Amino acid sequence: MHKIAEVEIQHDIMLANRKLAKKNQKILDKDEVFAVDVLGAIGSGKTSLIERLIQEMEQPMAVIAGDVISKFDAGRFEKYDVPVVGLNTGKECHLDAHLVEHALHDLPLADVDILFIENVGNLICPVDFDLGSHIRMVVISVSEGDDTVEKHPLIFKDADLVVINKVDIAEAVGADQDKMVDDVKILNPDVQVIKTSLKTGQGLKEIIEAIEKFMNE
Ligand SMILES: Nc1nc2c(ncn2[C@@H]2O[C@H](COP(=O)(O)OP(=O)(O)O)[C@@H](O)[C@H]2O)c(=O)[nH]1
Ligand SMILES: [Mg+2]
Repeated sequence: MHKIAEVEIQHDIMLANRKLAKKNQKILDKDEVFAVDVLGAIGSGKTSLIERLIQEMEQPMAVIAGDVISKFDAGRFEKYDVPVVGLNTGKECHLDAHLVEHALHDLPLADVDILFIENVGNLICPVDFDLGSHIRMVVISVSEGDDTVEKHPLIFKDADLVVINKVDIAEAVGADQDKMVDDVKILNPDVQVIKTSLKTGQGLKEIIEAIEKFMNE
């Protein structure tokens, strides 16, 4: 009995989140804003990648920086003179559509073409919470270990773009970067997987091209 009630509550939360995510996408589409949910492990390079994309891409951008308690990442983005909203989730390990809706109201969406939403760093909780973004970009790095993909299949099954970052240190940490690519392809055969190093700039151009392709679809 107790177990059934738990499932129903969970189901209601998911349903409510899905409805709000649809509402968010309508808000974004009204102003023709393309939103990228950036998910991935802690320290994999999500903030660094968004920083590089802000510098390299020409479209006007905005960022929502999700974090458990701090505003560090929001502070990193503010340097680039783009609109930024920091969202703290408290004890929650993921952003949800309701939090993002609040942030959307604080952004000048009419002046924005691309919105990056940096989710809370982990490969588990954000999976079930659609934010209303147009694509999900999952960023992992070789330093988490080359078994990361096998251990967290769900997030890769649902990804639109996968980035395997820090390939510059793959040898030093003993990670087989090609195995990581193959593991993603087993789970999600059609997804584009891009190997990057934000230290050398490897793969950055491919990411930009991939995002722009999605924007034009
Ligand atoms: N060697 C190397 N370090 C990187 C790379 N990308 C990010 N880092 C470093 O990894 C650390 C975590 O990066 P950050 O962007 O904060 O990760 P986040 O937690 O996913 O947002 C920082 O010290 C970055 O300088 C990379 O491609 N190669
Ligand atoms: Mg970050």
